[in-house]
Parts: sequence; C-alpha cells; structure tokens
Amino acid sequence: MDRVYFGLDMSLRSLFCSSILSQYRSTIVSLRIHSQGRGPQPRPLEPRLRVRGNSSHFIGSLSTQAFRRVLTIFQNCSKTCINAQGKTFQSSTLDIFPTMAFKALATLLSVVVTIQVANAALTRRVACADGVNTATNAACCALFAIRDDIQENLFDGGECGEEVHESLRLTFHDAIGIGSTGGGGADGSMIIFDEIETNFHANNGVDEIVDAQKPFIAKHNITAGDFIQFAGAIGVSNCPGAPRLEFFLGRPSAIAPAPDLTVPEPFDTVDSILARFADAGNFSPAEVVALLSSHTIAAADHVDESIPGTPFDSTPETFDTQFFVETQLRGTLFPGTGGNQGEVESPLRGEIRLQSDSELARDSRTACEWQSFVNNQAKMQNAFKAAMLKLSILGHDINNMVDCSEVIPEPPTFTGSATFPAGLSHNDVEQACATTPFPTLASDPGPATSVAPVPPS
Ligand code: HEM
Ligand SMILES: [Ca+2]
Repeated sequence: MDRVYFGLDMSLRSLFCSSILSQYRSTIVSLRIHSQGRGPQPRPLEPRLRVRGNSSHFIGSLSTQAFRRVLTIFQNCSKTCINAQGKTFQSSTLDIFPTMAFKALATLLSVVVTIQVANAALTRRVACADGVNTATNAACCALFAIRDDIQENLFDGGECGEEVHESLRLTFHDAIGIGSTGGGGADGSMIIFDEIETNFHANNGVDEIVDAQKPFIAKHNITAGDFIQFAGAIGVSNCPGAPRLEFFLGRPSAIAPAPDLTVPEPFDTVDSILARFADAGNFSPAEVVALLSSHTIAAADHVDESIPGTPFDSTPETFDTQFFVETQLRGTLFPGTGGNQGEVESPLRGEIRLQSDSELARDSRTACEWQSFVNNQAKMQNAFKAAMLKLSILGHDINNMVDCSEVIPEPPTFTGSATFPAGLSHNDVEQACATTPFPTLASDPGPATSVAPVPPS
C-alpha cells in the first residue's frame, strides 16, 4: 500500500488528476481526509462526504473554504479518475476528522490518498510491446491484438450482428454451468468439452458460435474461458446503447464439462428459473431481470425453426429498452407456425416472444423491476453491467484476476426514447407491476409494420 500526502496549499487538482491518478488509474479504492493533529482517536465530524461510483453526495454543510475546495476537486476527479477495482461497485469515502485545534482546521487539513494495489503486479501503466498501447497491467497487453482480430474477423468489422448476439449468449451458457450439481462456471467448458455440452437441449445452436470462436482461441494465447467472456464484452461494445462491460482476465481452463440442465429453458417456470440463478451464483430476481437485458440484442433460430433469426424486440441491433416495452404488450400472434415449446404470442409480426420472458415480465417478483427499465437506459445499463461482471467470473475469485476492462471499447451511445411500435399504445400494455404505472410513451407513427429478421452472416 502506497501513501501519498500533500497539503491543501498545493495545487490539488493537478496533483490528483494528472500526476497521481493517471498513474494509478483504476487502482484507487479509498480517499480520506484527516486532520494532521494528534490526540484521541479521530472521530468523523458531521460534514462527511461519501462518493459512490460516479455520483457524489454531500451530507451536511461544509464549514470551511478548504473543505469546499477538496470537495470540488474530488468531484471533478471522481468522475473520470476513480473506477471499479475488481468490485461490482466502487465506493470511496472521504472522512473528515476533527482537529485538536479546531480554529486551525483549514490549514491543518491534509489529504491522505490511500492507494491500494489489489494485485502486486498492478502498478503504473506499462508500455505494451506493440508500441501502440499502454496498460495498467502487462498481462492485458496481449488483448489489444485479440480485440482487433475479432472485431475485424469475427464481428465483421465491428457490427452488432448475429455473431455478437451469439457470443453474448455463449457468455451466459458457459458461465451458468455451475452450482449444486457441479460445473466450473465461466471456464470455457462449452468450447473445451463442446462435444458434450453443445448437445444439451438448452444449448441448441450454440455449436455455431463455438465453431466460429475456436480458431481465434487456437491462434492467440488465451484460455477458452477468458476468450468467451472477452469476446462477449467486445461484441456488446458494438451495440449502440450498451454499457461498457468490464473484463477480468485469468480463467484457468475447464477440467470437466458442466453437467446438463444448468442452462434455463424458455419453457421453465419462473420458480425454477429464479432458483437456478440463485443456485448458480446467488443472483437475485432483480439481477435475473438485469441479465435479460441481453434479449434486446437477440434473436431465435431454433424456437421456431421455420423462421430463423426472429428477434425478441424490434431493434435487435440496438441495446435499448424496447425489449422491456414490447414484452409487456399483449401477445396477439405467432410470427411463424406457433405451437412451439417455450414460445408464446408476440405483439408484432416478425417478433418472437419466449414464454420465460413473458412470465418474468408478469410475475410479482420481477414485474416491477422489468417495467423499471422501460425508457430508463441508464438504469438498464448499470444493472446489466454489474450483473454481467458477476456472471462473467462465476467459479473464480476476482482477487486472482487482472482487470483488463480498459481494453473494452466505449460503445456508441443511444439517445432515442422507448416507444410503442406503430399501431400500438398504452391500451395494449398488460400492466403487471402493482405499484407503479407503466411509463407514458409515444407511439411510432404510421400503420403497423413487421420486424425484419436478423440477417445471417
Ligand atoms: C431465463 C433465462 C434465459 C432463457 C430461458 C433464455 C432463452 C433463450 C432462447 C430460447 C434463445 C433463442 C435461441 C435460439 O433459438 O437461437 C435465446 C437467445 C439469446 N439469449 Fe437467452 N435466455 C435466458 C437468459 C439469457 C441471458 C442471461 C443472456 C446473456 C447474458 C442471454 C443472451 C441471449 C442472446 C444474446 C440471445 C440471442 C442469440 C442470437 O441472436 O443468436 N439469455 N435465449
Ligand atoms: Ca433492442
């Protein structure tokens, strides 16, 4: 643990932001303000600042100019300079302690920046051998070339198309293979033991992306478990509106296949789905809903085999909240043959609805969370990002992994609003959340249209 002390008279902003934070970016986990006075155990004074994630809250009122300056500096820095270190959620606290000589408070204050390095190897930025990139940890350097390769050759130059959708599905099907019946979680077993796992009923169609990813794993020095989660995070970054997912490196290779029946089926009950997620990784119902945001960039090839590529929402190339709107609308039609296992009626021609999504949208344990994502892009992003980190490290101790999130690109933003599809309105909502009304949304203009299938590539 390093400690850096400096007084308020210095230019704190430049010290913080340029010198200290750029070197230790992503490694600062706590920040405290103490008085320099000796004496009895310092107790926090009422003015106390807590900074959580990207938002800063000031509780109480600051009594001195100095506090205000520190506050401003910290707020400025915290947005860009402080981020998660192996934790789902970053939390930093500034504790302001009383001095022995209260009148001299302003001048006696010093700022103690405690820099905790979670991993011995995690230090200053290193220059990578490629001569282009720098990384907080040399282990991340190899990922830049892998990223560029899969963007070009797996994701067709950075699209949010079929391979991205399939790669995201694969992150789930590999990771969820853990729990009371066995399995190693996100360990690449789906690829290493593909002859076994891709034959499980719930993995129907996963063999396609397994076969597409294999050559990249063979070519690069990366385990299958790391590659699956890395490709998922890179792929999602191609989808407008997606959060920038985190990526931690360090999954050893699977030594055994996951047992069958770890992956939920669309015809499973809500009880069984929630129980499976709880068993696999202690996921709460809210986290299950968050993970299902993935179905905003998704289509089914095998639920109704007669209509491959049929999407779950009207915008399968955008990570928007349309999925949560459209699953709440009354089902009126089958896009194809109907009568398929795990399928229920959808509200739109060309759109398919899973029975599981339909029931999760209407169950009292999940309906309000489901509805809360409607037109709340930020909430959906944050919840999905946090739940995806948890999913992506199932079976592993994050403290033994290296945070290489810096290699994941920032996804394009989505600035639109959620809408009712043309021809539909609030009247078509099947209200399921008992406590909050469905948000007011505009309807797309014109007559009802049909959703186009996701093209195969
Ligand atoms: C209750 C849990 C879930 C069930 C029952 C479920 C079921 C399904 C089914 C049946 C399909 C269609 C597969 C096909 O016919 O091609 C699908 C697609 C997909 N699922 Fe899920 N899923 C669940 C959770 C998740 C989670 C947690 C993720 C990711 C974090 C995910 C990501 C995807 C993606 C991206 C696709 C689209 C694949 C493509 O377009 O090729 N799903 N899911
Ligand atoms: Ca969408």
